[in-house]
Amino acid sequence: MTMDVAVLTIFPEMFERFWTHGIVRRAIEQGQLKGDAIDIRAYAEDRHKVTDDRPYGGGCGMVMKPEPLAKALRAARARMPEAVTLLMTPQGRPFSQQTAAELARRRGLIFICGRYEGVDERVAQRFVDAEISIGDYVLTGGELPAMVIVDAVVRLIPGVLGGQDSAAQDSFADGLLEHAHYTRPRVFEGRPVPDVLLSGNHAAIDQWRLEAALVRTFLKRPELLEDRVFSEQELAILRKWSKKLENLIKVQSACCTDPLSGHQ
Ligand code: 9D3
Repeated sequence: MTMDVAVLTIFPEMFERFWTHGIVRRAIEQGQLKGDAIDIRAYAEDRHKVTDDRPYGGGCGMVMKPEPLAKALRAARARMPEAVTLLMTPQGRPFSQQTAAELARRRGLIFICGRYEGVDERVAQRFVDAEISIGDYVLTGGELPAMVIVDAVVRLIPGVLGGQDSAAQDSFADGLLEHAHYTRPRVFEGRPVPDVLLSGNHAAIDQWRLEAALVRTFLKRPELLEDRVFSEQELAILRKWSKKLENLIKVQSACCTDPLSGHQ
C-alpha cells in the first residue's frame, strides 16, 4: 500500500532535492511513498498569480489568500479522497513521535505550508483536519515542518525500514534515549571502546546497553523517566547506581567532618 503525500506550497522547488535522498528516496523507489509538491501559485486566478493579500483590520505582514489555496486543496483531495489535511502553523498541536505513528497509518497526507503571517482563517476552518507545529520556535514558513513530518512518518510505514534499524528499535519507541555507539578503530585518539562491546558476550552487551541507555536518559532527559514503569532489570540498574551515589556522598561527608582533613 502506497502512502500519498501532497504538499501545498508557494515554494515547491524546496522539495525537489528532498524526495531524492536517503530513506525518503528509497520509499518512493519501492512504491511505498508518493511525494508531490504542488505550487499554490498555479491555482491563482489573476494575471500576476497573487497568493497573498493585506490583512483585514490592518497591521504589518500579509495573509495567504483563501481562493488559490482552496482550489489547490480541492484538486489534491479529488486525487486523494482518503487523505487527511494538515495545516503547518506555529499555533498547532506539538508534533511528536506519537503523532508520527498516527499519521503513518493514514492512506494520504495533504500538507498546507503557510508563508507570511499565515493562511486565511476560513481555509483552516473549512478544510483542515489538524493543525501541527514542530516546536516552540519561529520559522519563516511551513515547508521545513512538512519535510520534518514526512521524514518522521516515512520510516514508520511498514516495510520502509529493514529489520536492521526497524522503527520498533527506536529510542523514543521504548521511552529511553539510545546508548552510545562505537565503531572502529578500537582506540581513537587515546580513547578506547568499552571492553564489554568487544567481549562477544551478548547478554553482557545487552545489559551494558540497557544500563547506558538508562543512565544517559537520567542525565540528559530526566523528565522522560517521570511516568515510566521500570522493568525488574531496570530497577536493579537504578539500585546499583543509587548505591554508587550513596557511597560517593558518604565518602564526601566523612572527609568533610574529619578533624584532621584540614578544612571544614
Ligand atoms: C511570531 C508571530 N508571527 C510572525 C511575526 C506569527 C508567525 C507566522 C508564521 C510565526 C511564524 C510563521 C511561520 N511558521 C510556520 O509556518 C510554522 C512553524 C513555526 O514557525 N514553528 C514551528 N512549527 C511550525 S509549523 C509552521
